[in-house]
Amino acid sequence: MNRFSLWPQAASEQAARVDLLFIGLLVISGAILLLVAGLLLVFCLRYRRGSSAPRGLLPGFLRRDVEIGWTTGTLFLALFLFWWAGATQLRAKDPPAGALEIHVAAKQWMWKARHPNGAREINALHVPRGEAVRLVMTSQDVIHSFFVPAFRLKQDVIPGRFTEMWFRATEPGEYRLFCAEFCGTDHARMGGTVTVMQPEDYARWAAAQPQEENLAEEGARLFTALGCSGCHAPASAVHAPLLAGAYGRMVHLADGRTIRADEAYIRDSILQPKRDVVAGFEPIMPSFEGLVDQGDLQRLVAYVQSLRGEAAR
Ligand code: HEC
Ligand SMILES: [Cu+2]
Repeated sequence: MNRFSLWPQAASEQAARVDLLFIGLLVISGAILLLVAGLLLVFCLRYRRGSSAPRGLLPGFLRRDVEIGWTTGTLFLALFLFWWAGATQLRAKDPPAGALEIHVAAKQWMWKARHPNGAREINALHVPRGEAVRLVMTSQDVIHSFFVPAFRLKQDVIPGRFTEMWFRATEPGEYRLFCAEFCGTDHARMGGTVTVMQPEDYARWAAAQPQEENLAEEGARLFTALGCSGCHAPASAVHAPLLAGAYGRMVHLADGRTIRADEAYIRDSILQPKRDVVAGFEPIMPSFEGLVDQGDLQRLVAYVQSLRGEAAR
């Protein structure tokens, strides 16, 4: 869009809400400005030197009730604005159930996206119109910030953490994507295009993308990236169980129980390692609660499952 316009394009539900908030704030502060400036002018004229306006004490109710009135009035106005703005912002953090989950990884200097069916793209993001899309984002190096002005959405993307935001795009079209956190030499060029498509076009697009690595292969990379292999690799100096063949076997726990190492057990081992401690090992494994999201858990579990075939030693 080359047409000059003071108002940025609005292409999501959130954009409509933010714009409404902006207009609301503008109108309210404009009205207050006019009121104060108007009164100022009136008083300047009325009480100018030499005018005969009365200058004695005001009647009591004016001194007290009006004071109380405008103080509480502005207090509630400020609280209302706080609630309005806060609710608008918080909405972007709270996705509806069943939102399409797209993983975004930022690195110097590109945005990488991964769709639920495995389709990948770089510096581009295709999304269906009218559907809730949830972005689960992390950075592979420094802090970046995912910014789509037409959606009125901006969220920092932080190494070692997952941040989220969601939106529902309303207008098919192409919109600019920026990095809004200075992240090094090519920060200014770290961006791309968000393409909003009709749902059926999106489905066709996603199906046509080359399928890449499966979950287990990704899990294997996470296993190294998260430091699991530092303890669990055969060559590790740390006394930790080898995970080859771990899936499906019966595990003796330190407290005497025996349980089957199913998917839930592996998930729990990662999130709450102190709960089921394997007999013969120290409970030194840190919890990965908050460090891995649901997708990563799936990948890690898929990886441990894939080790089934390898002989346990
Ligand atoms: C600091 C070393 C350490 C790190 C890092 C670590 N673990 Fe562990 N892990 C252990 C030890 C020790 C045990 C056995 C004691 C226990 O159950 O807590 C264990 C147990 C497990 C078990 C149960 C094994 C069995 O034989 O039943 C699984 C599954 C597991 N870890 C997966 C992982 C994954 C996945 C990661 C990375 C996200 C990870 N671990 C990171 C030390 C570690
Ligand atoms: Cu950046």
